[in-house]
Amino acid sequence: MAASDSFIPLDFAPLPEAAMQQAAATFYQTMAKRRSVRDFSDKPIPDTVLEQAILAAGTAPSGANMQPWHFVVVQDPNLKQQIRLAAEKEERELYAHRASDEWLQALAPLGTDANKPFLETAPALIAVFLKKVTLAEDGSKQKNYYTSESVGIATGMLITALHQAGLATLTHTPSPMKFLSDILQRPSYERPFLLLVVGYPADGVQVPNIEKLPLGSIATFL
Ligand code: IYR
Repeated sequence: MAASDSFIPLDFAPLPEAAMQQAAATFYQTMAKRRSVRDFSDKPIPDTVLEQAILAAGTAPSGANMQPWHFVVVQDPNLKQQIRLAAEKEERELYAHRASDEWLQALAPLGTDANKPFLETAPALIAVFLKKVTLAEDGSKQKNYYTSESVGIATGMLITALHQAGLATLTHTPSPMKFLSDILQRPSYERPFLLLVVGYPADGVQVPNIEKLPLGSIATFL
């Protein structure tokens, strides 16, 4: 564990206010261009970019610094196919039986259905697992804290890192996701949290014409 019983000076250089405003505005403009993509090119992406993005995600704050996440990068075509088949099986159930009419109506603008060819086309899938406990070297299990918050933050940072590196992602959450633990042979104390599809967007890809809420709708300043 990366615990520390001592303290060191913070490596921090304050930005002049103009630079701060510029950085905030530029970052927002970059993030506003992120869109979930459902049609991927099969063009390979460099492993080093995936590694750096995961390292960035791993800098996320976490309860008691337990870092309760594990990322499995899947590039093997056979494993991607197994994941696609298992995910489509769950999705067919979802679209045909499990989802309420209200849910299906909410999904309609996205144009999604049970077919998930991108799970095979995209060069990489990153399966994010949440660790309820951490296994110590002596085999004992240490409890982790605020695991959903921590893994949610790390996943957001992963999506951000990949986006600013020029890659497209799709957060895919087939439900239930138990098949990911089986196919990827993860231990039972890890719960599949989310499957991130990563790659270049297919040429000429179209995305739903949807908008993000304005500041006044998502924030209150008191
Ligand atoms: N998991 C399904 C359904 C789905 C659900 C939500 I909420 C979305 O924002 C998008 C899709 C699927 O991937 O099709």
